Amino acid sequence: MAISYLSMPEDKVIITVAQTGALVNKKLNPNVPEQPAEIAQSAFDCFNEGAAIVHIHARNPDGSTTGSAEIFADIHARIQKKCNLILQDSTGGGSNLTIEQRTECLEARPEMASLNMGTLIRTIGDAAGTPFSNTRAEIERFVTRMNRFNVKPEMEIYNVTMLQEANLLLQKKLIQKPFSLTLILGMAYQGAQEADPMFLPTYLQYIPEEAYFSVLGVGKAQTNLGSMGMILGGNVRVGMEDNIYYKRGELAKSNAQLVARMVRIARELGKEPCSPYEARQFLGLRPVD
Ligand code: KMH
Ligand code: ZN
Repeated sequence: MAISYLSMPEDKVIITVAQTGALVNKKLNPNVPEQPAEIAQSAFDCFNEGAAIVHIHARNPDGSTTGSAEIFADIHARIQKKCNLILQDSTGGGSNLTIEQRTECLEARPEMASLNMGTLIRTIGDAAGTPFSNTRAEIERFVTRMNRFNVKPEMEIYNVTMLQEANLLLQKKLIQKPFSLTLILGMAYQGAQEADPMFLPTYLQYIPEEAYFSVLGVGKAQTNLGSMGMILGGNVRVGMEDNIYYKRGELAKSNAQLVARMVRIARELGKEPCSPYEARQFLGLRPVD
């Protein structure tokens, strides 16, 4: 198969950790970090294991999902005190947030932010049955705001048709090269591609030129799809936002435990995890001290 995407050098991989999300909490796994201090400590542990990017969700003190720039800024500052991880905020937010509230985090000046590339229907959580809305017009609003704050979008792809959306956006020159995409398989929502490994090569046939990709398998698919992504020249995202288990019947002890496993697999494949400094170079982000 001819490759048009940007393949990582065969001895390198960028590991993103998504430590906590709108759908997971301490009730599901007591080790899920929820509040700023524990998010920062867990991020530092993941950095020490080899993560280069931290994907961030924030919560109010009562545990509800928030887009508050103040809370995101607090999380950023706490992480920056400990290490130079690349900060990637979530604009996916939670079902309690409006589109505007989902972009408030950009005011906290992350380096990257997630950009969800299409609408899905929630099937789990309190808001099951409602749309997780990301219409074409909304996506363009998100991008315009990201550009205003000089934030690089991480395009989150949940099915093959969302690659058409990505290609459309790039044709409009709304995002700067090199592009960065997360290819997701196994999200529970209606409209998302299932976690069948055979969909990964299909995704790769349609991803834009000049794009790096990271593979995110949701749930028990996280380890095998991530490994496959690395073999195909990609990067990998792990973490309890998408997988609260270490293995069947055994909850993950920490996000660092999930990062450490992926680093062990990477090393067996002859790859070293990129430092945040190296990852910034690949992704065209400004260097940070
Ligand atoms: N949990 C992932 C499948 C976002 O935060 O914007 C999707 C996600 C979206 O991480
Ligand atoms: Zn997320």
